[in-house]
Amino acid sequence: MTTWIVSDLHLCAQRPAVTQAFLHWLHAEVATAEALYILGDFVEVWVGDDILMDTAYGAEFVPIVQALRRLSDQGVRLFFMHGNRDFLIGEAFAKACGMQILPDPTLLMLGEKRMLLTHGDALCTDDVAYQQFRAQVRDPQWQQAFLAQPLQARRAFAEQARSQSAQTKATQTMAIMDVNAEAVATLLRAYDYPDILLHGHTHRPAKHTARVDGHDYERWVLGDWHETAQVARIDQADMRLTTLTLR
Ligand SMILES: [Mn+2]
Repeated sequence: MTTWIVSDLHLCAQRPAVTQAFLHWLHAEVATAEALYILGDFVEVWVGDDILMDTAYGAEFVPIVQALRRLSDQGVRLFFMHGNRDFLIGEAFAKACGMQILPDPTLLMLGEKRMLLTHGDALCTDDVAYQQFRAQVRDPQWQQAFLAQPLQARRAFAEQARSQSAQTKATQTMAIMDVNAEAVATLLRAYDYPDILLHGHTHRPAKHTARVDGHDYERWVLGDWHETAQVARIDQADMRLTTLTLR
């Protein structure tokens, strides 16, 4: 049985073709799979699970929730890890989808190998401004206060954060927005040198091999979902990056 690991779908109403392709892929491939891991940035923006109840803004998510729920009911195990776009996805949304929320990072066994899964944004430590923003919005007290605001105010905040992030991306060098080697080393040390580190976020799909403190490791990077998507497919203990065609 197959296990799929994906990230960075950035599902949103402005890109209905990607949502359609995702729904089709769930039906065609994931329905017969053992498990699906979504490693963050599943949706482009999420300002609270109550958006599902909002007739204007919640409608686009209804078919997604229904499709995931159907798979979960059929016995496919669904896991979700927060990204920097959807860190406010909560238990209500996860429960509606039949997904289990995983902490970031999470260890997974791949045969005999230990694999550490993470979204990846925490590794981009060269982007100091982003790490400050991250520390703020990942704080439970900040989240509680934010979620207490009216939906309109939360949407306005998210829109502003998004345009700010787009501006930053346009001016920053590519190196600043990639993972920092020392941050990777620190994470691997903390988890006693897993064989594989797998993440998304940077939208630079690749398989790197490297060494830290005398331990060889592989760093697998998933891609984002546009015309195509680079995802990880596991059959038994064999993992490979594979490209899904979305159109
Ligand atoms: Mn991300």
